[in-house]
Amino acid sequence: EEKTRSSYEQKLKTAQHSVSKKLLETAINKQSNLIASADVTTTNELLEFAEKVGPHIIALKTHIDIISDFDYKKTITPLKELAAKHQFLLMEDRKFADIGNTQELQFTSGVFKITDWADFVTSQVIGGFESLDCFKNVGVVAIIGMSSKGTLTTNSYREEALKISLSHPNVIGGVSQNEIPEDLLLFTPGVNLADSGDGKGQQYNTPEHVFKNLHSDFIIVGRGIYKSENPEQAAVTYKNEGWKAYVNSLKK
Ligand code: 5FU
Repeated sequence: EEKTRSSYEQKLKTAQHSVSKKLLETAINKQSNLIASADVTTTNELLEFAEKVGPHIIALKTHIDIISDFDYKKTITPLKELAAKHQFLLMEDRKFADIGNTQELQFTSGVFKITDWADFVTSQVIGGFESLDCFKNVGVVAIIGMSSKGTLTTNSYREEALKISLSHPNVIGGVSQNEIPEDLLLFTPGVNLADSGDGKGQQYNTPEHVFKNLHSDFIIVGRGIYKSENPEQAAVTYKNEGWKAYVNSLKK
């Protein structure tokens, strides 16, 4: 017999962090567990994409350092407006991986000033517990396990990464391809309905797999949506497939 999982409503009752609560509330309100990864390289593409998929997603994931014409006023100000208009959060997939002091500088300074606009960020935990202290005003999604072929996030690495993640008050969840304790929200990238890989090491699973077998909370989809001929329609498809798979995973 298969194990059941907690619903978003059940998780909302015990959620401690304001960002966890916001994510869960948004998922319930929009009936969506979809995070779109906007891996595009110009401000125009980013804003057009956010406008199209905004109504269907709970968060937009950025790699802000790939935007070649980045300008805080032209890129971030309108992006924040779109996030408010369509009710989605901003997730910066920076994957910090340094000592606390350097991460603090990367988080607050430079041209991106991530601290000023991101609702939550990804971080490696390789720098240890205290390296995560600087992310006080956002939620942290810890990289527990990666989706790429040959990743070094072995069983024993993931166990240690989970210890840090479960004990750090800034951490709201983890990125992983394996089930993680229910106290952490599980974000799973490497989701695609059409492909099994990209020829560059990425490995894909279906929404059904990640909700049923990993008890994921949120799926992260990049090329499946932004490379599609009709990104809005693709977002709707992934939203519906994700929601259906989540609902099915609640059944015994
Ligand atoms: F931590 C991870 C991981 O383990 N795998 C990932 O693919 C993050 N990602 C990100 O999700 C990656 O950097 C891309 O931004 C996105 C996946 O994009 P795709 O086009 O759906 O493969």
